[in-house]
Amino acid sequence: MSKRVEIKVPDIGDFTDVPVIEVLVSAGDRVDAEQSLITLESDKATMEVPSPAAGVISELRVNIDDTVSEGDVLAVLEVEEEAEIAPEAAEPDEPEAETRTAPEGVPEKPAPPAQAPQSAPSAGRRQSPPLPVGAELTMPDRVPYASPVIRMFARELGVDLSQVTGSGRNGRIVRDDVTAFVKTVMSGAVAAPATPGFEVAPPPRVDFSKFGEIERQELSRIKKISGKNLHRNWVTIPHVTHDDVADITEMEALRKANKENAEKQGFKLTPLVFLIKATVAALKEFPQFNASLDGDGEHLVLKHYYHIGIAVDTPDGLVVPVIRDCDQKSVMELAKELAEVSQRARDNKLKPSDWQGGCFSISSLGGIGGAHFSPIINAPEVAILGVSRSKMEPVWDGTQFRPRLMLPLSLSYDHRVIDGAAAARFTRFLALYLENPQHLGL
Ligand code: CAO
Repeated sequence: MSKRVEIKVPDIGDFTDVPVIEVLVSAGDRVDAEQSLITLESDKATMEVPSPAAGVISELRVNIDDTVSEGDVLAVLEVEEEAEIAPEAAEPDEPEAETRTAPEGVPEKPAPPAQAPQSAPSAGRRQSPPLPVGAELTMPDRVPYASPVIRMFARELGVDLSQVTGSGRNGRIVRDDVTAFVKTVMSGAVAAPATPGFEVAPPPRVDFSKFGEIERQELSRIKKISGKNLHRNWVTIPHVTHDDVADITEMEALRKANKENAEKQGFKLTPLVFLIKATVAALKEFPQFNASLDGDGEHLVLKHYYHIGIAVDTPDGLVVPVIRDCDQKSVMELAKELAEVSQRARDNKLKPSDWQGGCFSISSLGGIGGAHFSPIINAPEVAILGVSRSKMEPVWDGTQFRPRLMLPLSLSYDHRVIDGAAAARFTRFLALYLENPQHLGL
């Protein structure tokens, strides 16, 4: 045998016509004792009406946006005869239809759970609700505005409600807002909640068509992949960029003297290959630059090979193929291989092995222009060299200014692994090496 228990709107103070803002169950649902069934919202607070006992909801008498006042029946619960019903739910005058109401009063200020409810218990009123009225009272614009059940839901998912925008009445956060937020974070469109103080506001969503004609273009596959990697590297590696300048006047003379020879063989001899040779020498001199931070964050993996990644600008975006064993190749061999690999990159014909195993990368914008820039480290490498366009400058030699061809170098390094002094020494070494081209050999 089962009993019918009417669940009524409790004493809600002076409020009438209070909107139902959440219906958390459906007719036919089996519910537990104390499970939240319906949420009401007055101008001042939200209040949940819990179930007085375990049972089945046989009738639901309200819908979202209905308005109710004290005593209105919200739902009917079928309770097993032997089931324990919260004593305050009993309605002595109506033995066949017991009444369950929530605690009295909707306080204007949040009351600590231990003190609520503050009014004396009476028939039809709960004495110790799991979520006392007002205990979870939240006011818009101060703290996240959400019902206790949504708070509990958010807690279970580890969602910080202060980051969620409410779509309900007065900006109230509803269940769909929390799930939408989780989906957005999982899709990577918004960064996961950060350590307090490091939160980043979501990017502004602007309807640009309001200001003029627009078109929407999908990012290339390369840009989608490299964008994620660049973003990760930029935000997870403490970058510092050290700028220097090398006098490549003699080196340029050497390059020009051999340029034609290279062209006859079908490739160009550009300053970049001299830089690859100089970089290998610098990596040998400063091994911590030819290293990766181990996963435990406490060890360096030092490499005894010299594979250099070269950033190549392609119509579909930036790729970084790797030239292997640069220590074992001459300037001319490197020039030939650079021409071949950068052409394959532009033709979209690189294989996965072409971009694996790099030790250190070089990004040269010298063929285009610019004075200095900050390249982003290509993890798991710990440094990258940015090269800008050389230009003739007057350089003081102690007695006079002389025209010298100066090449800007920008070294970005991972400050967890490399100190500023080491970066300055590395870059100086590079510059001196380029200034003395007899080391380079062709
Ligand atoms: N100063 C002055 N001139 C330079 C120079 C420099 N630092 N570097 C190259 N040049 C000259 C070359 O000598 C060549 O001139 P000539 O034909 O008269 O010899 C011309 O500029 C064009 O060079 P290049 O760019 O074709 O060749 P490269 O070897 O310097 O570079 C490559 C090859 C593949 C790296 C380049 O084509 C490229 O894609 N660069 C862009 C890399 C990039 O996008 N980096 C940014 C990454 S961060 O977003």
